[in-house]
Amino acid sequence: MKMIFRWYGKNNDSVLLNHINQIPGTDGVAWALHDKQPGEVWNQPEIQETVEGIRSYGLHAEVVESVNIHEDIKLGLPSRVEYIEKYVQTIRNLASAGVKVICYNFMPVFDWIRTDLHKELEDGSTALFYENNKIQHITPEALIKKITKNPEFTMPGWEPERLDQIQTLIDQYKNITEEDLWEHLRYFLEKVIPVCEECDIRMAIHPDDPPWSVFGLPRIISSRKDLQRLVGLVDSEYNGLTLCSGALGAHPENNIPAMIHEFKDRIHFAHVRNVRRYDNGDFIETSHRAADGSVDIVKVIQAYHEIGYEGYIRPDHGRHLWGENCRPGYGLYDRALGIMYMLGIWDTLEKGGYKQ
Ligand code: DNO
Repeated sequence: MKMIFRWYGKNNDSVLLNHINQIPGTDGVAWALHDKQPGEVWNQPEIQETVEGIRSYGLHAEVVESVNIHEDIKLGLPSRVEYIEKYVQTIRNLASAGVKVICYNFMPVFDWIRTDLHKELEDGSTALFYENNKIQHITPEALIKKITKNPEFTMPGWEPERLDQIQTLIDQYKNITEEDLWEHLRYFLEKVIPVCEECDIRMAIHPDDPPWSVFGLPRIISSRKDLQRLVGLVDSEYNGLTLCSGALGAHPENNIPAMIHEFKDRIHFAHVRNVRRYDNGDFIETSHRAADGSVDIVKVIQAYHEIGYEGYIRPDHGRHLWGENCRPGYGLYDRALGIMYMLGIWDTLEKGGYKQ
C-alpha cells in the first residue's frame, strides 16, 4: 500500500508539507485546488504549480481529493453536457501532471455531515460528532449557521457563501428519486471513464457520509449492494472506489473487511478511520485504535494485506489533540498517530505476524 496524507494547500491548512514528510512511511499527499468551484476547469499551469510545490518536499502528488461534481450533473440538467466537458478537460490536465487517482463523490448538495465539530471525548480531546436526533429536527440552514460561526471551521459543501443557494438546491432535488440519481451517475461515468482509460487515471467514488439519506435528499453509495451496482454501471477497472471505513462504518451492517475482499480490484484509494456507534444512530470519531471504536481497524488493515493492496491509503479524520488549532478532523497529530498504527499492523503482517 502507498501511504499518503490529505493536505489542503498552503493557504488553507495548518499542516505544512514539511510536517507531512516527517511522518514515517508517508510518500505523498491527496491534494486539490481548493479555490475551484465545481464546474470550473483546472488549468495546467495552476495544477503544475501545486504539483511542483508538493514534489519539492519529496512527496508525490498522484492522488487528487476531490474534483467536485457540479450539481447540474447530479440533477441531470441539460447543462450537464457542458459541465462534463469541463470535467473531462480537468481529467486530461491532471493526467498530464502525473495524477493517477481522482476521488469524487455523488452526494447531492452536501458532502459529509456532522452536528458538532468539537465534541469532547473522555480524555479531553475533541472530535467530530453526529447526533441523529438533531439532524431530524433541524433545517440545513440552521445547522450551517450553527457550525459556521467560526468561518475557518466549515465542512465541504457547507461553505457560508452557499447558504443562499441551499434551499433552492434542496427544492431542485424534490423530484429526483434514487433511481434518477443512479441514471445521472451512469450518464456521467459513461462519458468520463473512456477518457480515464485513455489517460490512465482512475476514478474513485467516495461513499455517502453518513451512509443514509439526510434532509430528504437521495443518497445512493451507502452499502455493499450500492457498491456492487456502482462497479457494474461501467465495467472498467477505471470506475472504482474510495473505500472509507469511517463513512461506511457508521452503519452497523457495513462489514468493511468483507467489502475490501469483494471489491479488491476496484479499490483505488482507502480512507481509514474509526467511529464509535451508538444504538440511537449517533456516532463519534475516535482514534484509529480498534479498541476505541466500533470498526476493527486491525481487521481492516489485515484485509488490505490479504488482498495484497497496492493502492493509495490515508488516515482519515482524526481527533483534535494537545490544543491543536486545525481544520476540524484534519489536524496533524491524531492522523500521524493513525499512520503509525496502520503501519504497525501492516509491518507486523509483512513479517508473518507476531510470533512469541
Ligand atoms: C471527508 C472526506 C470527504 C471526501 C469527499 C470526496 O473528510 O473524506 O470530504 O473528500 O467526499 O469527494
